[in-house]
Amino acid sequence: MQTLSNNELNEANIDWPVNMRRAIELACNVITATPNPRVGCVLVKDGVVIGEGWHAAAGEDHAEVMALNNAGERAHGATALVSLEPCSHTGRTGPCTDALLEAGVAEVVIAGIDPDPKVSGKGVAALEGAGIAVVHLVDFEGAARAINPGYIKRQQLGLPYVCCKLAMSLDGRTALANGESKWISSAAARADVQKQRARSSAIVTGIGTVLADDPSLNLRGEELDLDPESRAHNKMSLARQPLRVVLDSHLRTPAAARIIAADGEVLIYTVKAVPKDQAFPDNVEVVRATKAASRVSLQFVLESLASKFACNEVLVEAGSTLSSAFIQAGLVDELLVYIAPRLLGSDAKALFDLTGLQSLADSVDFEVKDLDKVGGDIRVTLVPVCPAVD
Ligand code: AOF
Ligand code: ZN
Repeated sequence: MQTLSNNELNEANIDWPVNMRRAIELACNVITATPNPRVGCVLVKDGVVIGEGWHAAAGEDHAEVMALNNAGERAHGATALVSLEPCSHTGRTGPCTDALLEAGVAEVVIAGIDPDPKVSGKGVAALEGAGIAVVHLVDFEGAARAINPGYIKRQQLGLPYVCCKLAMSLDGRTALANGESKWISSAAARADVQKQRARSSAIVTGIGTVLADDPSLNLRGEELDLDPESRAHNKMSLARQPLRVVLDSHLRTPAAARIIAADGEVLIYTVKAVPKDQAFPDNVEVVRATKAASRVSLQFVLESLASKFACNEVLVEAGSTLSSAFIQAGLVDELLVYIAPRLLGSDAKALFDLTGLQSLADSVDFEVKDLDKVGGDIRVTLVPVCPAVD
């Protein structure tokens, strides 16, 4: 396989970057294809785009197959630009390498190698073995990785990508002392959270939140602020429910809790022995986790979500105790904080539950990645900064 930078391209392939950018855009427009990666594909012949495709959901056509179906006969002799190495295995659908070969595609340009060991390098080998040139357009590697942070982390580390969502007032409070907390943030911010849920394979919360707020934590596709094209593009992912996960060391989740009553599957991690005749409905699975300081081990939960439940991206929507525990354990990849421009006062509950910090050197530090206004609120996206090692 040849690896080329954009500045090494010649006259004949000068339009590859534009078309690869489009393939990546098509992949980005996929809210989720969990447990599969987001993938986009563009077919070009004589400088003209003759087919576009994306992978809408697991079990549906892969991006290459959708693009080939769009192009029909014209695919013969075309260049396929794909945001990910084409697959060479039969999973829920057949190998894309076979589909590309059968259609008579002349060359394949990719932005990245598939980290799935079933495919990794084998897709390229299958195409090259059949005499098709494969080029890795290396300048797009970073963009291609950024589309699928969870899929890549799960394949490489056996852990999902963890985003922790929090909502607070301008003075860093989440609820009044009496617990009243509903609708701190605006309707626009809540619709934005729905978008985060839609991207996620699972939503994780704690028993404290279930008992205090009785949230559904479900996806309500109709509440997302999407243009009609994006809505059509994502029809399948908007109709699904992310797995809802409760960390419940002592198995106190009420069988009648809203999180259970809402459509979709629920997973409860506990450190108690799983009762033989559980009192929960069929959409609930209880998993016995290993203990960490007499509670459910967060590391265990994340490993289990990745390996047993194929979760790519996980959204933690929990109270201050569990959110703080995830952060202190170094298990959070991204913090998403919605700030409502109002003051709740110092009697109200604080966003985090971190005590015992003795000096500034003990602070838990983040880097701001993004800052947006969402409705009347502010949304800050942060990533943890690893402490410097002396
Ligand atoms: C591609 N194009 O659009 C996607 C790929 O079970 P399946 O058939 O859906 O296969 C899932 C695997 O296929 C997934 O783990 C990843 O390796 C690859 N995804 N490959 O050529 C696509 N979505
Ligand atoms: Zn495929």
